[in-house]
Amino acid sequence: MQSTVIGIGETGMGKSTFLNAFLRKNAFQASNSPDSCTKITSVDSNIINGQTRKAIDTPGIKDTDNMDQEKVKQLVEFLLHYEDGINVVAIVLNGQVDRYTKDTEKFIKIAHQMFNHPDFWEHLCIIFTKWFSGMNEDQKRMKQEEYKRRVIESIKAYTEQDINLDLPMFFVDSPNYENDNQTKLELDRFKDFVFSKNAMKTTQAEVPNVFYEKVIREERNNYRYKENLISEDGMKRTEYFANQSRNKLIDYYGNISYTNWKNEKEWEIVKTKTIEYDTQNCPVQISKEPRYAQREIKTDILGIFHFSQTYNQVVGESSNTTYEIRRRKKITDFDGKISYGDWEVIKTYSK
Ligand SMILES: Nc1nc2c(ncn2[C@@H]2O[C@H](COP(=O)(O)OP(=O)(O)OP(=O)(O)O)[C@@H](O)[C@H]2O)c(=O)[nH]1
Ligand SMILES: [Mg+2]
Repeated sequence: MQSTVIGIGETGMGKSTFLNAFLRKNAFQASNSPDSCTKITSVDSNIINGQTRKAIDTPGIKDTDNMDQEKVKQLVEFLLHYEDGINVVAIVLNGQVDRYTKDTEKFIKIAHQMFNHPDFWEHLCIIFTKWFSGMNEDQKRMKQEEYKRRVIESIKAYTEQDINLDLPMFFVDSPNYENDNQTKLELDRFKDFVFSKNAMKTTQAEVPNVFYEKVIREERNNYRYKENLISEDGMKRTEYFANQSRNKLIDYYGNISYTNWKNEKEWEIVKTKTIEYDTQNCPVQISKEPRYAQREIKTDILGIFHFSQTYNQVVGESSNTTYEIRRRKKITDFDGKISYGDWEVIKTYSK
C-alpha cells in the first residue's frame, strides 16, 4: 500500500521540514535562510508499518507576483512524469501568520490550474506549520473556521460552482515530530487522510498562468480601425475595416486590464462620388403682339367716283416664347446622399 503527498507553498513556510516529519526521516534539506532552499522538485519515500509513504517536495515560491516560471515548469514536468498519481495536495502555510491573505487564495487557484484535475479540491488540505504546543486552542479553531470559509468562498467564486469541500487542516510543529504529542497526533490524522484518498493522476498537469486568473477573449467585428482616406481629386473614399480581438485579463486580485485590440482580418471598401447633370428646358418669357390684317373700304359716290381706302385692322395676337436650357449638378456622395448645385443657364432661344 502506498500513498503520495505533494507539499506546495511559499518559501520558508516549512514544506521540506513537514515532509521530513511525515516520512520520519531527513529526506529533504531545510533551511532558515530567507532565500529559497529547495531548488527542484523531488520525491522520496519511506515504509512505515508496512505502508509506503511518498512525499514530493517542491521549491517555494518567494513572491507570488513574480513566480519563478522555470521552477513552476520543472514542477509541472515532474508531475507529468510521475506515474503513481498524487493522493494529497498539502498547501503548507505558516501557522503564525494570522490572516488568510489574497496571496494564499492566489496560490490555491494556481495549484488548481497546475493539477488541472476535476477532483483536485477533494485532495486538498492545509498544513499550518510552526504551531507550537501550548498555543491557544481557540486560535486554532478560529483559524480553521476562517480559512475554511474564505477558501470555500473563493473557490466557489472562482469555479462558479457550488462546492462541498471538506478541506482538512493540520497543525504541526514539524521539527519536533518525535517529541511533541500534538504534532504526533496531527501527523497520524494526516497519515490517515493521505491513505484514505485515491491517487489523482497528474498526466494532465499544466503550466499555470501565474499572472492572470482568467484570460477572456473579446471580439469586435466590422470595426473601422483607421481614418477614411479621401483621394486627391476628392472622388474616392477608402474605408478600412477589421475584425478585431483582444484579451481581457483578470489577475488573482480581481484587477482587470486589457491587451491592445489586434486585427484578425482586414479589408477595405472603396466608395466613389458621382456627378451627373439634370437639364431643364423651360419657357421664361412670353411676349404678345397684336396681329394686323389689311382691310379695304370701297366707297361709291353717285356711281361715278369709286374710292378705295385701306387700313390695318387688329385681328388677333401673336405670341413669342423665350426658352432657357438650364442645368444643375446632381452629386451622389459616398454614402448615397444626393445634393444639387445651382441651376445655370447654358442656352437661351426663342420660338
Ligand atoms: N519551529 C518550527 N520551525 C519550522 C517548522 N517548519 C519549518 N520550520 C523552520 O523554518 C525554516 C524553513 O523551513 P523549510 O522546511 O526549509 O521551508 P520550505 O518551505 O521548504 O522552504 P523552501 O524550500 O525555501 O521553499 C527552517 O529553519 C525550519 O526548521 C515548524 O513547524 N516549527
Ligand atoms: Mg524546502
